[in-house]
Amino acid sequence: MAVAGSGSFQNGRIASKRLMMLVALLLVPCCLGHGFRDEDHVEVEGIGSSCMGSERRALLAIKSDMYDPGDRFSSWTGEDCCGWRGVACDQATGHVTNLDLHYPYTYDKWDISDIMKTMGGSKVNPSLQELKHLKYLDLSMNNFSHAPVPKMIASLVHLKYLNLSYAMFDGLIPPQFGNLSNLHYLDLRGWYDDHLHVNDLDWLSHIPSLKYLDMSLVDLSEATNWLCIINSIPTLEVLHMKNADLSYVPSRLPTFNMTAIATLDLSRNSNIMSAMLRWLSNATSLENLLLSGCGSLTIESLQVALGALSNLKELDLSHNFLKGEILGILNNVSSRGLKQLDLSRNYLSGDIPQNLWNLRHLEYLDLSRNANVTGHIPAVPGNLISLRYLFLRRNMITGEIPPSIGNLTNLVFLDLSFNNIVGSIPETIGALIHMEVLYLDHNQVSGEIPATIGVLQNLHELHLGAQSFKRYYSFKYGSNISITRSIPLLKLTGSLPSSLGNFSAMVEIQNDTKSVLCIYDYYYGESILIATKGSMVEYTTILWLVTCIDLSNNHLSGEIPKELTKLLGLRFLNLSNNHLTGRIPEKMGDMKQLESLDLSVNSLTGEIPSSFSSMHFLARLNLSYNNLSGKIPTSGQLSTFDSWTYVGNKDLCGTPLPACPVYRTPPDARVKDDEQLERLLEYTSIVVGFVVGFWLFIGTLIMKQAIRFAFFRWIDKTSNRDLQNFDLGVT
Ligand SMILES: *[C@@H]1O[C@H](CO)[C@@H](O)[C@H](O)[C@H]1NC(C)=O
Ligand SMILES: *[C@@H]1O[C@H](CO)[C@@H](O)[C@H](O)[C@H]1NC(C)=O
Ligand SMILES: *[C@@H]1O[C@H](CO)[C@@H](O)[C@H](O)[C@H]1NC(C)=O
Ligand SMILES: *[C@@H]1O[C@H](CO)[C@@H](O)[C@H](O)[C@H]1NC(C)=O
Ligand SMILES: *[C@@H]1O[C@H](CO)[C@@H](O)[C@H](O)[C@H]1NC(C)=O
Ligand SMILES: *[C@@H]1O[C@H](CO)[C@@H](O)[C@H](O)[C@H]1NC(C)=O
Ligand SMILES: *[C@@H]1O[C@H](CO)[C@@H](O)[C@H](O)[C@H]1NC(C)=O
Ligand SMILES: *[C@@H]1O[C@H](CO)[C@@H](O)[C@H](O)[C@H]1NC(C)=O
Ligand SMILES: *[C@@H]1O[C@H](CO)[C@@H](O)[C@H](O)[C@H]1NC(C)=O
Ligand SMILES: *[C@@H]1O[C@H](CO)[C@@H](O)[C@H](O)[C@H]1NC(C)=O
Ligand SMILES: *[C@@H]1O[C@H](CO)[C@@H](O)[C@H](O)[C@H]1NC(C)=O
Ligand SMILES: CC(=O)N[C@H]1CO[C@H](CO)[C@@H](O)[C@@H]1O
Repeated sequence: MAVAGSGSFQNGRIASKRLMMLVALLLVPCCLGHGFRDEDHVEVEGIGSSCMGSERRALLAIKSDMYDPGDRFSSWTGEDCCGWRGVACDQATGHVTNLDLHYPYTYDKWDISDIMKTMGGSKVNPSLQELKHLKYLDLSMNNFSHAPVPKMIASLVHLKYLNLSYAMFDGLIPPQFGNLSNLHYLDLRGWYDDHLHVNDLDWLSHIPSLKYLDMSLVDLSEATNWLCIINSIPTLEVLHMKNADLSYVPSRLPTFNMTAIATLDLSRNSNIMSAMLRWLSNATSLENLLLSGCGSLTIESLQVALGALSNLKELDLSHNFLKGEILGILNNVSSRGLKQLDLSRNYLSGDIPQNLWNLRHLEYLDLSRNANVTGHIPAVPGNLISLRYLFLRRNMITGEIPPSIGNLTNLVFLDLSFNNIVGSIPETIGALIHMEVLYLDHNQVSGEIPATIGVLQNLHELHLGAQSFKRYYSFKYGSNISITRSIPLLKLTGSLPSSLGNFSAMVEIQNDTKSVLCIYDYYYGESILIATKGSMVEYTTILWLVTCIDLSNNHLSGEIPKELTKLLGLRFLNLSNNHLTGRIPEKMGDMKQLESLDLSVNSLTGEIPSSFSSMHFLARLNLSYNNLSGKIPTSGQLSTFDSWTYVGNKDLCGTPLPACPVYRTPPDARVKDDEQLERLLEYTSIVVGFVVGFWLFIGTLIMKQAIRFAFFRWIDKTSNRDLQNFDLGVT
């Protein structure tokens, strides 16, 4: 999911950048067309243009039919409608030329339908046709409640830009749209539960200067001549007809005529055949070709196309039943500038060829799930390589990870999981300083985690699970985030003893069991779910630094090291149900981001540090059942907690507990320094019966390098030691 998502997100990013440029260009010409000079500009801007009364009335009528949960139309007051948000006028004539009413939600969220559930319906008010001078109309992302696409839009003949995408219109796309002969951009992308369709596409050929067309998710099955139609629009630069039920193209293809085409997305149309690929060989201007899920392409046709398309930057041929040698494909790439190549989920075979690294500009390579891709990861020749994403998941790759992997210094995401990789993780991994996600699970990787991994400041996922561990959970909203650690069995060969299954049971979600899974969606960076025992807390702010640590219900002993308080980005900390002793670190209050802190059921002593009152986000606090003493600080958040927060500390007093006796004096507040990190590390290690490793779900972004170094050193140390004390029942 995450893997597949990343490619399209990239595309989305690129596309949206382009679109921003388009929009900027479209906004300017209103002025250019009318003898606009620089000195006029200054004046006109100062004065501001006021709009025609009739157009203002039309706009207000349009507004009255649009769903508005809040301040969407707050600027729509006063006479000067040209200054209203989303409205722009021709400076010379005063006519409204631009109307942008797209619903202002970012749409690349994980699940748009969930957002839309809360979105009330809108209608297109007939007054729209009064705005005869419109050049730019964007109604995307609204909920038009499955109403038919309004035919009257076809009368707005000056439109250059029309965007009705994701708008929950339904039914036939009116062929009258062919009257919009000035259109450059037409976005009619559907949505999953609408039934937009066409009877034919002949009307498109009346729009002579169309540059951008998106009819993805529109049912185009009736338009049997679709290829001839798009081929007759030589100005087309961008064409998206993804998942559009395109019909078979006839065996005799027209002469290739789309000389400007740069982006072509025909993914998920099962009738796209090899003949089409051969036809596309003449598309020398093509930069982005997306043919994922097209079904029956042959490697021969692909080779011909790859040989010819010398300007290709992005190629997506995933999910295509392609059969043949990887080497054959890579040999035929003629484009020097290829940046993204997705060949995942095919039947490709053979060793990963050394010439892979000849593709110097490659940033994204996905060869995962081909099952028969074999061989070693070829040695990486030098650091000229641009590769940022490398997915080799679920193949039959053998051998060790070459130390020269350290030459891939731009790598951000590396997925080698579900292969037969052996040996240890090379020290040189520390050279991959941009690395964010590393999957090595389901291999035979053994040995120590090299301490150099601590250098990877940006690493927030590290998957090292062994085969017998079922410790991965998928959630609708997010990706697995976990730093997992499997024991080096000194990693013993063969399968792991079944008693280790006890450990995997501990991490089930939604049962009242042990671990917390901290999940966030790292591509979209917006919504976060923290799953705790049985309850989910959702955060919607942008939180790259989300962290949570749950080491509750273990046998941790010793003091809470004061170094822990350096994790300033920590939001969730649960150390409850352990054997912790000593004082709560004085500086714990510095962890100002903490939203939930649970230190209950331990043997902590001393006072609650007064610094606690500066934890302004603290919404949940549990200090119950310790040996804490003294007066509960009264300021800040602390005053908001009930007595259950503090119960079971017989020497604790003050609101909300009974008042303190007057003679009480605070105990000695000195805190022992140093060696405490070792202790933290130590106490976390003694996990129920046996440390197989432990789960620490944390966004390491904020962890200070020194702490992480110590941390990983400690993991190696303690887990080895514990192992010696543990009878694995295997000889
Ligand atoms: C769209 O609006 C209608 C009301 O017109 C409402 O019943 C429906 O649930 C909304 N749909 C979505 C997906 O929000
Ligand atoms: C659009 O063109 C058709 C002919 O193709 C014509 O009959 C119609 O009146 C035009 N105008 C509109 C608004 O549909
Ligand atoms: C149309 O609107 C959608 C949603 O607002 C946006 O993602 C898309 O890029 C727009 N299309 C064009 C051609 O600008
Ligand atoms: C190719 O494009 C030209 C316009 O550039 C057009 O006149 C011609 O009909 C097109 N050919 C085909 C086969 O569509
Ligand atoms: C591709 O171009 C070549 C030469 O430019 C031409 O001979 C051939 O017919 C073209 N093929 C198609 C399918 O247009
Ligand atoms: C593809 O590469 C092979 C060598 O691997 C070569 O023999 C063949 O001619 C190439 N085909 C094309 C169409 O470039
Ligand atoms: C993949 O390899 C397996 C055995 O290694 C073999 O049985 C199978 O036919 C191969 N599949 C393809 C598509 O090459
Ligand atoms: C590539 O990696 C190898 C092995 O780690 C190393 O010896 C070599 O110096 C590296 N080359 C470059 C250019 O960094
Ligand atoms: C989590 O990991 C498991 C196992 O690797 C995988 O099946 C699942 O799809 C992952 N979930 C996400 C959201 O990536
Ligand atoms: C957790 O709950 C699921 C069903 O919701 C159940 O199948 C599973 O056995 C439970 N696990 C534990 C450890 O209780
Ligand atoms: C901390 O963990 C314990 C035991 O797993 C659990 O009962 C408690 O609810 C957790 N505290 C918070 C604040 O989630
Ligand atoms: C609590 C629990 O499930 N304990 C099991 C741990 O694993 C051993 C070996 O498989 C079992 O005998 C225990 O019952």
